[in-house]
Amino acid sequence: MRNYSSFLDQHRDLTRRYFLRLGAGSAVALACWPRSVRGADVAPELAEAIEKLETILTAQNKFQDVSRGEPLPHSLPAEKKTEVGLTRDTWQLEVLADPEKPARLRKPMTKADNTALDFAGILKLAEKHSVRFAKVMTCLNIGCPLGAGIWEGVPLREILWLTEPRENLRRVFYYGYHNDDPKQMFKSSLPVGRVPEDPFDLPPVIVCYKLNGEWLSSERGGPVRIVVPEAYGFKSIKWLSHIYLSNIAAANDTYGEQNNDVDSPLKTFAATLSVPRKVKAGAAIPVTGYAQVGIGGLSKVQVWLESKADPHPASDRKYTTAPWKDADILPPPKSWGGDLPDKKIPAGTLGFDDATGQPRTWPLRLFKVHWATLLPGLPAGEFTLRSRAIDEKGNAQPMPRPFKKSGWADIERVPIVVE
Ligand SMILES: Nc1nc2c(c(=O)[nH]1)N[C@H]1C(S)=C(S)[C@@H](COP(=O)(O)O)O[C@H]1N2
Ligand SMILES: [Mo]
Repeated sequence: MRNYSSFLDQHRDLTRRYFLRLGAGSAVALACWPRSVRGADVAPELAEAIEKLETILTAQNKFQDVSRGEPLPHSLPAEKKTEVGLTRDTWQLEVLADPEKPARLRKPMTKADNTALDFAGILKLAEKHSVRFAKVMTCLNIGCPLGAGIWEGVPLREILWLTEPRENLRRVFYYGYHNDDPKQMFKSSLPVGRVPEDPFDLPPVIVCYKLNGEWLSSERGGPVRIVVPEAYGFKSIKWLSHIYLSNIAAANDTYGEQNNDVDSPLKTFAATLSVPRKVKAGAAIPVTGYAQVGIGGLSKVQVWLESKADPHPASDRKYTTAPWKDADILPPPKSWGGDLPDKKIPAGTLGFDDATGQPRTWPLRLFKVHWATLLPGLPAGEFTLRSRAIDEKGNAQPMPRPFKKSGWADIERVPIVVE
């Protein structure tokens, strides 16, 4: 998997020559190539669509923003940011016992007794404990990811241990700067056990100060935000200012008050990026897309064209018996985008090999991939294109968790007219 150069890079040649020649690739490397490019030609129209794909990583300023606040904390003028601790020089984090259901701590970290954590303190912890990992940031209530990045910080547990917790600690909750207005507070929480230990080989929950190798921007929640690897965006609180160690027995997230399932890890799903809406009869149809790789991993992406003249039985609501066809999951790109310094995945990023800068496995869980396929030409008529992901256990989207308010998993539909 490591010794082939990326498809996305080589297809530049291919658009010129209409052919992709596999050079000295070993048999092992070959097995990882998408089927349609394994020793065969890639149709120019598909090569062109692949060429135009977005990059996998998103530059910090290209993320979609989901921020609450009136005014938005990241829009405050510089002097105000300095005053309220929204700069690296003035940021402070308090870690306290919940006054209502206190955990017992030997050493709470407070501004009052000058023990709050500041940015220098976090960088001190980072010398020994910093971690980086790839993660797609997705809002539980929005159908497409806000962006994908390499998030860097120190594990929250390192800060937890500084407080020397003793007993009655069952939940950790936290919030960020909210214009000192209780009505604007956006709070999230975790069962305490998630903090010291990382189940199922997940990356740790981090107190994050860098994204894609640069300081976390104010809009992305800088100077410091929480990032919970396996969770939807609402757990990753921006402009972090307070962490409470509590003896409450259940979640108290602000998002929970809005009918959301606050315990739902990232789902796997596929969606299209480019589909021609009008095509000529008989002409092949190039389609590209992405898949979010949720907690269940990703084994396949499939597509299906339904003819309006011959609709699928309405009783099969999840289209389980439709004639789905496999699309090709593209290998890791050589160029990741995201405005990375030196265009390189930062050294030590979990799941990546420092020597090659390539991921050790692909697809990478909690991240995203691109896919492509060339659909055969169709007779004139109206069609609906659908794509779906199959996870590593063989569950086809929208299964295994089709419920609303726990993250997007609906099967997308795209109309196509063939003339
Ligand atoms: N303090 C604070 N943190 C927050 C939010 C917020 O409104 N205030 N929005 C949350 C939600 S719902 C999402 S989806 C993510 C979005 O992260 P992004 O704006 O960096 O894309 O931030 C989360 N963190
Ligand atoms: Mo969100």
